[in-house]
Amino acid sequence: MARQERAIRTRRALLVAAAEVFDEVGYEAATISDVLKKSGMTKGALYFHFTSKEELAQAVLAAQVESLPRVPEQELKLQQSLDEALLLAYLLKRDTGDPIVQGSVRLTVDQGSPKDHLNRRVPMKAWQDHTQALFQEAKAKGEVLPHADVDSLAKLFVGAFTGVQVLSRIMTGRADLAERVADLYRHLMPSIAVPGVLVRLDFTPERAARIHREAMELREVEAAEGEGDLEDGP
Ligand code: XVR
Repeated sequence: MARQERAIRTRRALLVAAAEVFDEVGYEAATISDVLKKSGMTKGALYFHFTSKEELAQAVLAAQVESLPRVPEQELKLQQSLDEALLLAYLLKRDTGDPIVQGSVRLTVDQGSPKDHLNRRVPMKAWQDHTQALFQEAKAKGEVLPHADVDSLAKLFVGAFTGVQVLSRIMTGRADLAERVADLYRHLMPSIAVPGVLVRLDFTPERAARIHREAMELREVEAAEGEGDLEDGP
């Protein structure tokens, strides 16, 4: 394996282990030695990539939005937004989940202390921008009511998702998160989508498992193509 690729894998393994530790015990209680134990990496390897617990946590926060695999393209961009929300709900579930997404979301919503110096705005800003861009695309395609302000809507959706996520975690350990997210969209979409689009949206929470499967397949295909590119490269 090329040295560079090995370094990328090591960094990734450290990031996953750190996210798992943060998810289990929170930022304050987590230690570098927990991360070493979980990852099986050496201290030297860890400090080559990250100089402190704070830097590890900030890297986990930065990886949050990128860790959401792409959902299959939909003709309706508002459906694609719902699909992304359902996929995120699925990745946050305990057994089917993604450790980076889970650990990173805990770091984001845990209030922490001002002294921890973690910048929790990084993932939230990325979600706002991403959601706004998708809503903007929907608007350009005529899916959105003309008076709707996509900037404030994006903030509303990110905030509302976070709210139902926190409630669902407390009440059911996130077992009902896909349902809560589907409900959220069912109730907000009528004030956003034009009537002809509204009737075509599929709000069933069972969609989450299918979108997850398709997104994972898509990711594997793209990864295989990426490797092919390297092998065939100059
Ligand atoms: O922006 C998001 C979507 O576009 C749906 C609205 C999800 C925002 C998730 C924010 C994240 C941080 C804390 O979730 C939390 O609970 C995909």
